Amino acid sequence: MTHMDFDALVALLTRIFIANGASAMVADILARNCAGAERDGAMSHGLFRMPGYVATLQSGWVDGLAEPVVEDGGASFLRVDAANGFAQPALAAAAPLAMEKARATGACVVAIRRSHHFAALWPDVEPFAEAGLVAIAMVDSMAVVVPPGARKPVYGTNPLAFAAPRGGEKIVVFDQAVSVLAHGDVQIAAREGHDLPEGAGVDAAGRPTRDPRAVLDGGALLPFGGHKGAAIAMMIEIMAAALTGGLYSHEVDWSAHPGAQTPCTGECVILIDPARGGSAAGFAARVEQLVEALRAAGQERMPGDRRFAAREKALRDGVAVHAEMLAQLEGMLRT
Ligand code: NDP
Ligand code: PYC
Repeated sequence: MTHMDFDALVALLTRIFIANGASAMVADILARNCAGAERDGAMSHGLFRMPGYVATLQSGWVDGLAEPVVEDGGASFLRVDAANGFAQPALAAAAPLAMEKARATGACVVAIRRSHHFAALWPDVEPFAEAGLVAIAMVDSMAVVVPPGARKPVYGTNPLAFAAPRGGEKIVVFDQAVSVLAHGDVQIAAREGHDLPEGAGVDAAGRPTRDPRAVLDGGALLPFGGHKGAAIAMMIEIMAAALTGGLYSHEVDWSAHPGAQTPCTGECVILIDPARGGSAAGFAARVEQLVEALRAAGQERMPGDRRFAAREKALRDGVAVHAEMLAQLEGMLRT
């Protein structure tokens, strides 16, 4: 195990993205995102994803050189055509104007279409909360989640992320898939030989299974919370695809691009200026009061706590990278 300085890891990943067909702008954004996930211990979307990014870029399914086009959709609305590129550069292109509109009007919807998202979603909301806004992000992915009573998967693992300021430099943030587990965690369980938790998925015949290989070989994941999680999955399909002009998870078809792994769908981000609300005490102070009440009631771990602790440690001691992974990454510079 090597401990790499975070900036050195970002620099290595940037070189890999560029070597495999991404522009310098796209490479920088994806490298920070992927290295940031590894730094935060969000392993299902950290370095584990690099072979998938490289295979997808090489397959021609995604355009690593895409230049997103931001379109004004009204006082509180931006549309972004990601032009078959990654979603994060599209969001970065819209972010300054989206924040300006949110502050001027109270809110702004950013509707991104023709975008590939292969990452954790918290990097898409955290910077907005750090800037004093409430942010909600939704992405649909690829059909691997079977709705209640259905015979085949329709929904993606559709993550939903939320972040809000809570005073000082602190924020609250959660980021979760609608499936019991992210698909990435099923792949990691299959590789490491672990069983899935009870209720995570079904096999190709629709029978409940804890075997990750059975889920990956024609089976499917289940939404968390039964019909309640399925309703959230439906909302995310509608907001990230129908609203944006992107594809539904079940419409993604990469069969003509062997090696492709990044779903090309859409993303919806909603920004709210909390200063427009009715809290006399101030929004951030009220959020902090809720966190204090939760802690007083016995909830020791807030969403985000584990990641922020991992981040602090990695920024101090370096990001732990297996020698085998480092060799694999260096090999990606030569492809
Ligand atoms: P987890 O179930 O690991 O975590 C979900 C949230 O719950 C996190 O905010 C986490 O905080 C928090 N949390 C976890 N355990 C506890 C606990 N015991 N007490 C309090 N809070 C807790 O995430 P998922 O497996 O659902 O998703 C993993 C990642 O996969 C996400 O980043 C998601 O965006 C990504 N993903 C991306 C997709 C895409 O299409 N791009 C599709 C699906 C998933 P903490 O982070 O601090 O642990
Ligand atoms: O882990 O479910 C997942 C996922 C899908 C797309 C990117 N990550």
